[in-house]
Amino acid sequence: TQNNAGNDSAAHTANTSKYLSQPLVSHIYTADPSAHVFNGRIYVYPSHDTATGIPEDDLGSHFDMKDFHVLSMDSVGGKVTDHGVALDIKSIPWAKRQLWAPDAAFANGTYYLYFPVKDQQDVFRIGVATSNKPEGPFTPAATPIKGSYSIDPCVFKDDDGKFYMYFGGIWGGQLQRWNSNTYDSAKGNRNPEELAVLPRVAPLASDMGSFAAPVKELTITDEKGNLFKEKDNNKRFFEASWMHKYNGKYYFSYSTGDTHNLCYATGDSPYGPFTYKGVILNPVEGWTSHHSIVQKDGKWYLFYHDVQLSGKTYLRNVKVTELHYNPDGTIQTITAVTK
Ligand code: FUB
Repeated sequence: TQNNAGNDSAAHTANTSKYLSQPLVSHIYTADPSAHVFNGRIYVYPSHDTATGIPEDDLGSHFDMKDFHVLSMDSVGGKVTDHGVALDIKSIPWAKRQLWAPDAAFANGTYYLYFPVKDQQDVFRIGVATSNKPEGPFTPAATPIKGSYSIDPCVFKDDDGKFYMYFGGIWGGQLQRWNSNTYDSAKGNRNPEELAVLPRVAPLASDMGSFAAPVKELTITDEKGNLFKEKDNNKRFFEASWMHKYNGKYYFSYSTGDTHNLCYATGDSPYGPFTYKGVILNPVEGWTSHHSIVQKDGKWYLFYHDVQLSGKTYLRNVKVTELHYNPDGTIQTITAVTK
């Protein structure tokens, strides 16, 4: 348990959207925070970064995570509890290495933890684990979700009770190797003039451990309806899918990876199409950016990470700050500062 009430220190000035937030916890390194409100409490499902000595490369091999811890708090700014190890890679029968960004959902009286990890062939798949408590411990299923691939699952519950999984990440996340849901290890990164790789979506079946329909691409275009090319790398999808709904609109947000923006696109259905709208969070310290958006007690919050504690791109710390909408539904861009 960690008492760290120092987040969102309100050191921002109205209208500037410059926020100075402190790490939610500092006794472990955490990243990729997926936040949910369960039973009136905020639960954060982050990656657990550790230094295992794997050298840095373009595939992200240095992100060599081995377990998950779940964090929780009554409210933003309140005491943060670390519930300890919720799932260990050793207990996942099919997993080989690199436990990356997770998400969670509640259905059927059960909490589900979704996670990407490389299988014995070094191909990223998405697994599921269950618990009767939001903080775990979680028991993994014997095999990955059939038809799943790549990284960064986000599980979204729509108002009609249906669940959808959004996922994918290019480069080290291997999404460029998947075309028409078929794997080709020889497929490299796209050239600048090629259309950018699109994120994926699939509806979850009522068992929450399988897809109810084949995986589809999620269309994201500019305001004129044009798909982005790979060279539009300050706007095109890279990784870190998140879906939320605001005033009846679907907001799909994601990271642009090598240009480090967290941006968003809106649409009228969980399957899109989505129209690019702008940047939510300007680049933070560190190479990666990954987030979640959640409402609690009438306010909207952005959970995100940077590398304030370590200065190292693979040893990150999760943070939270308030998110504001304009009257027309657009999101005010946040610049997160560390000093
Ligand atoms: O934490 C490992 C990877 O880094 C995540 O899966 C990506 O979204 C990036 O944050």
